[in-house]
Amino acid sequence: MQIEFGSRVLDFVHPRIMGVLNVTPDSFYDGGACYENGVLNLDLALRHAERLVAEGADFLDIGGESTRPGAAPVSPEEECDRVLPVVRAVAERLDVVISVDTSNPLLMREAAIAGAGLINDVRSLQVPGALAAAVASGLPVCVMHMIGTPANMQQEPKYDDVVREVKDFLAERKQECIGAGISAEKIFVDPGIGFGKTDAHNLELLKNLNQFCSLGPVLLGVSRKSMFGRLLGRAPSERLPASLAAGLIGCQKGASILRVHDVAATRDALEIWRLIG
Ligand code: 9MG
Repeated sequence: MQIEFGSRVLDFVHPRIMGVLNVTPDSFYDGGACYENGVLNLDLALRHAERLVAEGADFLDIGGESTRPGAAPVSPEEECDRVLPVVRAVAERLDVVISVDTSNPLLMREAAIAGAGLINDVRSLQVPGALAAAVASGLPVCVMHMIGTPANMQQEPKYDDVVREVKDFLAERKQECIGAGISAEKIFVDPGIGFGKTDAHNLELLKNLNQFCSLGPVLLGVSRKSMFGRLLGRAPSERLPASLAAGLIGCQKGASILRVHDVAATRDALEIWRLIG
């Protein structure tokens, strides 16, 4: 399977690595890493991007709004101001597919012009205007499952059958995308680990991740998520081993892209998995 991401083409013979580049002051793990005295520093962002690419990232997922539980929303203009300069700078300098982590139609359109190759929307293109903007961009998309919004998603999430309900949601969103003009092979699906789910829901989804592959290539994000904090009593800085274990199991069950903070460690883990498997 080969997919065009703007000017770049990738195959998915092996799982690909998506490095996280948050240009936010408040993300749960790396929030503020690209800020100096409260102001976004483009050089810091570029240096971080260069490191992730040198370590083996195939994608950089650039986000300007934190999606951690309870995060405050930012205005569409502020989000564009944070993300677009970084997209432009990375597109000019680095050989990597730029993914924009956004639900904002304005940013989707502008980022595509600036050199982005993928739209990663945790709200699954449901914000008014987002689906049309994604279609107009001509880029592949990732639709993710979430109940509610980042502000309220962890308030007692309930499912009768979490795997079936998340699959049904993603199948419906995929059909909506196809109906709007996005070709089926350009649509990634993501069960949205930690987005409106208890730990039991997350584990059930990970155990059954193989079932999602029939819907399309799967993007999986487990990196340093709070479920490991609750299950193991670990702070975000101590969650790398758990993240690698869950990510590898996700790949074993068919994930095509792993969204991670720790590119070098993930690359090594995937390499050994490939040599054995
Ligand atoms: C932006 N973002 C944070 N976590 C994520 C996840 O698990 N999947 C996707 N697609 N995006 C995410």
